[in-house]
Amino acid sequence: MAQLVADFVLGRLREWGIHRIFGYPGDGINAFLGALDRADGDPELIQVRHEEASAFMACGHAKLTGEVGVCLATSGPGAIHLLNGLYDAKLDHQPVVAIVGQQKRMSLGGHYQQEVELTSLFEDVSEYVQVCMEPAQARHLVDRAVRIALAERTVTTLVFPNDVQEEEAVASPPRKHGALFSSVGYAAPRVLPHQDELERAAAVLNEGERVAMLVGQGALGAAREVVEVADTLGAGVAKALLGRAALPDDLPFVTGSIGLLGTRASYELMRDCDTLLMVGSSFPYAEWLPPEGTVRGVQVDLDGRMLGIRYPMEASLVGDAAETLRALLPLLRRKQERGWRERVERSVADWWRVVEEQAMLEASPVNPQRVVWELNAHLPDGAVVTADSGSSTNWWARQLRLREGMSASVSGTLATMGCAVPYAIAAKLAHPDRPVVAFVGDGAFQMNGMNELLTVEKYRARWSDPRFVICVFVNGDLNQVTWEQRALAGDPKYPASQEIPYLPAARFAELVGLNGIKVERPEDVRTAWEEALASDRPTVLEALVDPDVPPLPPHVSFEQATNMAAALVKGDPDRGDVFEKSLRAKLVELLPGR
Ligand SMILES: Cc1ncc(C[n+]2csc(CCOP(=O)(O)OP(=O)(O)O)c2C)c(N)n1
Ligand SMILES: [Mg+2]
Repeated sequence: MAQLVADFVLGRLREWGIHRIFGYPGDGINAFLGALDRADGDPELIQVRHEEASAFMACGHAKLTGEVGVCLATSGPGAIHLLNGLYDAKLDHQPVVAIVGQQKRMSLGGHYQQEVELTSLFEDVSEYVQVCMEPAQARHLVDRAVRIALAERTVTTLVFPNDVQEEEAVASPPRKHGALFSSVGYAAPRVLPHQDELERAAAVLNEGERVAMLVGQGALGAAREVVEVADTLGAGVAKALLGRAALPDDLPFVTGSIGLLGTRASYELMRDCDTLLMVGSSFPYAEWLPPEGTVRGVQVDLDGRMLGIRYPMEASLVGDAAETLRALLPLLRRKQERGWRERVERSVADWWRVVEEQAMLEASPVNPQRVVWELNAHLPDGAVVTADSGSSTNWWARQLRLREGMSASVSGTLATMGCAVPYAIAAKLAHPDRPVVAFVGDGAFQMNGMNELLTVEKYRARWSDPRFVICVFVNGDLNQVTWEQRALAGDPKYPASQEIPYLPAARFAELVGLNGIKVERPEDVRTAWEEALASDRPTVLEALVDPDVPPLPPHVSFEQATNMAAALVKGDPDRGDVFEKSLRAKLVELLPGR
């Protein structure tokens, strides 16, 4: 049988090193399905429950492997379902290629069934979107889609009308006017700033007496260089959410996460520094950085577009984090005065004590912080920990202690619900020998996580290490937003929008063939983690947690405190509990000698 365009496209993706495609079928991609069958597992199709999950998985795959992620969906509704996951990839700068079907060329423009103007629909989310109108186009469209996704670390989309997919492939176009001859292969360049820019940056850093570093996902893989620069400058290092795994949390000068989900140590680092060195981060919340004009700034980013958009910088270096810091090091003078560094380390040590005390505070039924704190002692080497968007993102950001060799991810910029379980599945498929843990709120679990448990069940037999735990924080509430209503808007909790039905998550897990553990008492949390991580199959750990434990930022601003008080006065249904628990958490943090 002659090779079809669909077979050719899969072969070309294979040449690009793509061996896994996340997707869901439909007649808009019939020929691709036939071709996947003929491809005999290379590339393989990972079948999801909902196309959005396939886009999240492609994004998660990219985040956790550095490779391009690929998702596949049918025309019309399937393509539309991809969008949120693709925006997640776009906003977090991940290389993802989406392949979508379309109706036959002759029906387009005829208000045909499932006919959606896909080029316009994907225009905004994609750096590059093209319709393959002709078999000879397929080669350069695939080559460009993959290369642009990798080179720009972004999303590209290819639309294939189903009749084109079924035509005979043209591997090499006729040699005539208009034909293109593209090729496979991309190697990331070495990106380094010019020497005079490095010197300008070094001068600022050498003159500083209290240097703070803020690292993001651009610093993943640059741990050695970040540590050496921090040592030389006597600096403390805060981490943006996507840079959570850039440095382990057991280093004494690492202040942990920053911002609304951050630590008090990071808050103090930014409050008291005189110089800011930002590396590979576009952390958005400027109110958590020093006030404009109060400190001097240096920034390093691989993407020139991301420079100087959060804090005014005196030196803005376009460069790879590791390479640039290595080039900067010989120009930096070691700070002899170590008082600032010691102050940072004291603040970090103090913070970890606060975290433990906060986690052990009584709550009803279980303090969600304790669920994460107890995991720290049991988290296996090499673990991958993902978090959804919700109050558990706070605990993931603040309580979780990542060690060297671990990975972590969230939806950093889109902050979308629904990412944690698909990311975890993509992580496990890419690294079947590594333990994976996902933190998910009950709302996010009900939104899509529970459906993807079926995907876990479908693929778990191939995982050499069975450890895969989905920890569901059951609080009966869309809690993060409930607290945002209280703290940011000064409104009481609105039960009609916030309260959600109870789903017996552990029992549901058992129903689909997985292990389920339900925890209702604080003293059972530890054994629950032990059992979950010793299970011969993936586990849903259903923790009944207290919605009245505030996912409070380390430093509640006066305005937020006033708003919260206003909300409670206005008649928040949970006012008694909320007030008591906020106050207690705050006291633990503030009182000396506690
Ligand atoms: C797709 C999407 N819809 C809505 C939101 C707004 N949102 C952010 S967190 C959250 C609540 C999540 O609730 P749950 O998963 O139960 O976690 P909890 O905060 O209760 O721990 C909502 C509704 C969002 N970020 N993404
Ligand atoms: Mg919830």
